[in-house]
Amino acid sequence: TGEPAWWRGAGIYQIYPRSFQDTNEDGVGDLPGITAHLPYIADLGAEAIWVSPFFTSPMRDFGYDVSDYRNVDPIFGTLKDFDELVATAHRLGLKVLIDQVLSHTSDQHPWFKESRKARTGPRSDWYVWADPRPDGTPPSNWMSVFGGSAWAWEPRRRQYYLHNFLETQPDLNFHTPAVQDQLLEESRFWLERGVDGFRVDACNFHFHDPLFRNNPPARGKHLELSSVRPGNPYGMQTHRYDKTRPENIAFLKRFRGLLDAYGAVSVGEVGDEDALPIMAAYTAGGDKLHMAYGMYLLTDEFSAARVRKAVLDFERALKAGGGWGCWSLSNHDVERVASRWGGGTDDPAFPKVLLAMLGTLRGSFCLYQGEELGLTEAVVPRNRLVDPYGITFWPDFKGRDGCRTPIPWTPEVPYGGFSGVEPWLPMAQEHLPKAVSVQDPDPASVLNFCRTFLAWRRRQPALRAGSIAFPKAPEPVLAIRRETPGQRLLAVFNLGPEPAEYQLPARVLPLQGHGFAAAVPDGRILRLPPWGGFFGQEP
Ligand code: TEU
Ligand code: CA
Repeated sequence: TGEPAWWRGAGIYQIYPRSFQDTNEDGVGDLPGITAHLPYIADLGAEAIWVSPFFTSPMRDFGYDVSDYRNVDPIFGTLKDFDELVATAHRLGLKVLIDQVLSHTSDQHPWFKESRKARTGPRSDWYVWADPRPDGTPPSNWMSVFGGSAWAWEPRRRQYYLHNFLETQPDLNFHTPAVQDQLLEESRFWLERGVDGFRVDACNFHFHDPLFRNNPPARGKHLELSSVRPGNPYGMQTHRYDKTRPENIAFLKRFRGLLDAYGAVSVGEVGDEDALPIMAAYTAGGDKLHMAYGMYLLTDEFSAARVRKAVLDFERALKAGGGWGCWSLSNHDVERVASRWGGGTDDPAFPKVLLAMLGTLRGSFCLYQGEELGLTEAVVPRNRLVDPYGITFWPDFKGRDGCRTPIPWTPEVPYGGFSGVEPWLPMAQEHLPKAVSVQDPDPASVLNFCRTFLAWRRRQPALRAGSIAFPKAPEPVLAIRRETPGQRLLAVFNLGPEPAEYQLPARVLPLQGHGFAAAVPDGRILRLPPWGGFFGQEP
């Protein structure tokens, strides 16, 4: 049909279940709470949802430590609640992607309980076990993303096991064929329940270097990435083991084979200081992951030049293999972009221009819950911090709680319609005036801009799958050209807090309906207000 596949250019709304909506008054968001608001998400104009983990878990990493891949943790509800969520989403025309955390399990998973008991036995090689060095120290100098050595000692085996994250998140050994077979079956369980695909957690950590070679010293580039987590001075986590080696690719091909049997899609999370070649390798050729996202627009650095470079580097890397990217400016792991890049502004024009820019980049994109409201990073009092990663590095790094506080549905003090009891993380009182029910009737709100823009965007073929180029523009102006045979679109964004001028490259026909105030060029001179935007049709 020539129409791009639904996922190419799709807007994916990321839900963090714990903080979306509580329906059983335990202060924690749950699956029925998501189902209740699916019409709100469909109304936003998203094509799909990505639901962060809701599986059985001791919640040491709030669900990214799975102890049963085939069940819903009681705090979120039941499998029946999940089926109801999928059926409702499909009735509303929303696709459902769920997280798959395959790189590691919880230490409470039965597999690990068995594996750690002895060096022999059916699952003794399901995790990464290694002997101590002669002096008793860990097998290598690998570091955990969450700080400290990536190796933990098990006295019963007199061996170390690998954990790239918390000690309670032992790494599965993908070099063991039975592990790959089993994980594919865990994913099939959800495909059978009708999910449309997966967000694959930490997919660049699936394999490790079987020779346990030491890391070279951390490089500058990585320290740039660790600005995503300024508290992590440890440099590279695991060996510069080539994450694109044949065994990595072979597993992703097996995974794709499973997905293709159900017409499902995948978006891989690639957190790595050299993510580009990995993302390109993992999405090239149409027989591995469909999409991948990196951390390029999730760091603290912000400028039109930075955005341009990130996208062009990405395109260059992807071009070779025809892969496809997925952009995001916020998620459950980093400071909310309105604060991270906003320099303290509370002007709704800022989150609006970022939203429009995100939807104009070539690729698909993820919108993190609350981004459509322009929510800023919440300040969580130290005695309410629960993210182990933030507690470890406080005060250098405040942790991830500030981007995970409950969504305000109403301005009602103190819980904003999220719950009737004190939630697991405090409702940020400064978020209440930005509640959904406050923004819903306001035509100038970020929420209504999001609705208008995403609806308009879906009518622009060039924005879904067109090529991308960046005409020259003076900082802080970002010009983006998107082109398909039928449409040549020029977008111009002022990413700064002062008015800006831009010399249009050619006579363009101003387009309306996108949500920005009309900006009529004076001849070739386009004048944009602070954080303003413009779309024109080029001849
Ligand atoms: O995050 C993965 C992650 O933190 C790394 O990709 C890191 O960003 C990179 O190495 C740069 O430092 C995923 C989940 O999003 C996160 O919430 C979990 O805590 C983590 O995996 C473990 O499952
Ligand atoms: Ca609940």
